Amino acid sequence: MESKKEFFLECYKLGIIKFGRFTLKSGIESPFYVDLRPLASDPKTLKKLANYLLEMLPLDNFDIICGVPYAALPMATAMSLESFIPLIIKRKEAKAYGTKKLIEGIFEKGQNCLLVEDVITSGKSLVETIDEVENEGIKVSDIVVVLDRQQGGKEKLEAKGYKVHSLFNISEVVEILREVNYIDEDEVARIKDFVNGNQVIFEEKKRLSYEQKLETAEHSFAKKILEIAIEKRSNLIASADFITTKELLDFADFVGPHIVALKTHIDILNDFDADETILPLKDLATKHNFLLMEDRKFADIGNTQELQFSYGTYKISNWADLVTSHVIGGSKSLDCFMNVGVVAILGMSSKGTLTDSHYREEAMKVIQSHPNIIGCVAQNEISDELLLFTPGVNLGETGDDKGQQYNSPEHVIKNYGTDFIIVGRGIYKSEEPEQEALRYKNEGWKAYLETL
Ligand code: 5BU
Repeated sequence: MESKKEFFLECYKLGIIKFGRFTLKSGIESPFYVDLRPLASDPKTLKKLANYLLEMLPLDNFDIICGVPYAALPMATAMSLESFIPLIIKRKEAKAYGTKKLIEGIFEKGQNCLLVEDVITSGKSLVETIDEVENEGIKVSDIVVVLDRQQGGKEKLEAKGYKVHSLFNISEVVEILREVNYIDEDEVARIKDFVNGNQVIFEEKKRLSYEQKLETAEHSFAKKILEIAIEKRSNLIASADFITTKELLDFADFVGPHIVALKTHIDILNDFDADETILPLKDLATKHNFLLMEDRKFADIGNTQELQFSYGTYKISNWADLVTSHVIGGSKSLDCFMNVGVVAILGMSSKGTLTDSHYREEAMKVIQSHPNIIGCVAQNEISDELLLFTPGVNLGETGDDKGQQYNSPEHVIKNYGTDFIIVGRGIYKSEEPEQEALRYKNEGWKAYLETL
């Protein structure tokens, strides 16, 4: 069997813990948020989880097994299937009709029941469940939980004489995530603070205004995009991921009034033609005053990048105002990008990206020292001298089935200090792209004003 650490990382990849700033049911602000429900959607992981939980327990002690509704129900069911200990089901509310039973299934008074819970925080909901189960004449001696948030729940129940077995606690989980660079030292410190009972002070991030950034901006394209933002009261970049020129141009015309830049993947067009695609696109950019950002994500040696930038079918250097580039080829590889603003890829939005904190630290050294770079694509805060572009922004979805992960405009602008949000499907897949662009523009601008 894999190690507990490997198993945790497998669970983590299902999105069970999020870091940032969250308001809990109690009103307390927490630096992390746990939701184990995704585990039930991955049968292999759920089965393994059931076995990990069972391994910790004196199984001979239990006649029946019961999950605290609802999140722990699939876990309890899986444990029952793996151990052949019969399952009972506790309702959240007693049925209003018929039997009015609170506990369903076959059991006898005096039987000993193992309680299963997903996450233990203060222990309040567990205490309620225990009372209800015990009221039916069932005995409870042991509780098994997947994750202990270390906020007193375990101690509270142990003080009442129950044995609490937990598979993971938040401190060890944070340690595992730090080891693999999924979270940085700041986050670790904040979580430790929180676990130690201190109220976490989330710095109210004050940002520089676009006007202030404009005063110190040196690169002509950094100045341009900031000027457009101020003039249009917009921080929205629309990603136009179309495969036909007609769709691309129609879209650019619709959303043009609301955006600071149109981001393209020019190589996905089926019918690219310099005259039919680029000339009208440039006209639209002039008409609506937006920049053209080609999301080419260069990632080669300098000589090849130079060729890719200026030659071939797309001749990007002829028309793009901004281009994205990895910095993986080292500083010299970026020298070729003349007369264009480079937006360097520091961190990606997709699940499992290799742009961990170690990579980002090294990449930042290249980025800060290169004059062609005006900013970064990233999912975290960066220094004020650079512009921050954040994709993975969507108001309706949390991700797609190909690894994309989304946040709201407000989340990225307030938590990362994002200067420009990049929105693709959130706009171009909607019924009314123009209205939707306006909605993202307004959300983005409102969040920006609120952080000033
Ligand atoms: P979406 O439809 O909003 O998911 O599109 C996002 C766009 O941003 C898409 O063109 C991606 O290629 C691009 N992108 C991204 O999503 N995440 C990243 O980390 C980088 C680019 Br870099």
